[in-house]
Order: sequence, then structure tokens, then C-alpha cells
Amino acid sequence: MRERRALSMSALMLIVVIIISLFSMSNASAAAGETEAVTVILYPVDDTYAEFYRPEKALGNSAYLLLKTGVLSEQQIFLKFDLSELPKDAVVHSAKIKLHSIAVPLETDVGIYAVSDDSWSEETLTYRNRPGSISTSPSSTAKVKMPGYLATEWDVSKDVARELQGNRMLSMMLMVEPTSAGIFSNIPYTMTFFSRDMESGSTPLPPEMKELLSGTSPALEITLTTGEGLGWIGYPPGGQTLPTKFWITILSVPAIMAAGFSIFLIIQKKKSARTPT
Ligand SMILES: [Ca+2]
Repeated sequence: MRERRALSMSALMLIVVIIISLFSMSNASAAAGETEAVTVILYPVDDTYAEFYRPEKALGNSAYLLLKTGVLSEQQIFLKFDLSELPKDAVVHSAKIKLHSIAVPLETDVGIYAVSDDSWSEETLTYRNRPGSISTSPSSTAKVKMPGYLATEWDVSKDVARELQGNRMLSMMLMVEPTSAGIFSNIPYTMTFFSRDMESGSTPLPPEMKELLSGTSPALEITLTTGEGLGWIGYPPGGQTLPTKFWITILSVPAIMAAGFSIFLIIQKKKSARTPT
């Protein structure tokens, strides 16, 4: 009788402990989803530029992305980012596209424009066949500073938020703002940026240069929150993806410990019940 009561008490305790640990697990993940902003870094799936005086030339394999002023020498940069892995209910707090410059002869205003056609690819885009569906005003502009080897950021928060509700592909175009060069606006000069193909591009680099220049790929940095609970866990800070299995294992530890502890209690109770008094 006494033994039975001890056993049922232990069983009850086990259930309570499991419920508490399950509650704390779900509570922890919900809290993270609601309050914690995470930063995701995405790299372009396509990056290229188009050149007025070589209108048939596809330049997607180039290690560089070029921007040039001047009506008859214009260059435009095209970038495409795949947003399909982002949580569906993500709230975008900030999103910026970052380019690393190499050479900038004059401080220049560069605008970034939304491109609604995502069907282009870096292998085939040329000045002649470049997408026509480009917004008439820039999403943002930024000053690209002299002399180079600096990062420049463009705000694309609204574009990312819009695409998350759209087809989840983000295409953007960069070009020199027509008024930015002032008296130099008729003198063509080129600004050079690193492309995502810096390492494998048409101009191979020596290994020490690769190391020096790592991290210079165009990047899209998004800070977001999500209410999806465990849905966010593929995106811890820093933009590295950890497998869901890893997180499930980590979060299961308290439940397994609680179950083990309860079994230990049952055995102890059983033992003490047997001990003659
Ligand atoms: Ca490219």
C-alpha cells in the first residue's frame, strides 16, 4: 500500500516535471521569437554589371562590378538575392546592401533601384537585354567615398519587406545619380567594386590576395524578428545556419534530464519502501 502510494507519487512527479520542462522549452523559444532580433547575412545569387559601350557583352563572371558616369559610357550594377529561406512572418527592422569599393576617383552619389523582373541571370544579362522594369526613383542613395577600399551601404528595408510578401526574390540595380558628379558629370570615370566572383572570377587572384580580400563580396544584411517560435532558429546572429536537429537536441536536454531524475526518484522510493523499519 505504502509502496504503491510512493510509486504513484513518483509517477505524478515525473509528469509534473516533464510538463514544466516542456513549458519552459516552448516559453523560451517563443520569447526568443518575440523579443530577440536576429541578423541574417545573405550573398547574391547573381551579380553583374551592364556597359553602354559593350551592349552585347555579359559580364557576370567578372571579379569586379563597375559603375561609370556619362551618358555614352554608362554602367549599371545588377544584384539578385534569394529571400526564400527567411521566416514567412519576419518583421524587417533594417536591411542594407553593402558593396566594397576598390577604386573611387571622386566622391559620388549612387542610387539603388528596385527591379521587379527577376528573370535575368548574370550569365546572360547585357546592357541591351537588361530588365526594363526598374523603379523610376531610387529606394535610397549613398555617397561612395574616395579613394576606395571602403564599404558603402544602401538602405533596402522597404524592398526586402515588400519581397517577403511577394515572390521572395530581390533584384536591385545601382547607378550613379545623374546630378551627383556636378561639373564632372560629363567626364566619364569609373568606380570599381568587388563582385561575389572575386575568387573564381575571370581575373584569378594569388592566394594571399584572396585571404586579404575575403569578406568583400556584396552582401545583404537583414535584422529581423519573427513570431514563428522555432522557425527562426536557422538564423542565429552572424548569418550562419545551424541544422534544426542541433537545436532540437539542445532543447531536449532538460526534458531528458527531468525524466532521468524522476526514474531515479521512483527507484529510490521503491528501495526505501522495501527497507524494513
Ligand atoms: Ca557575378
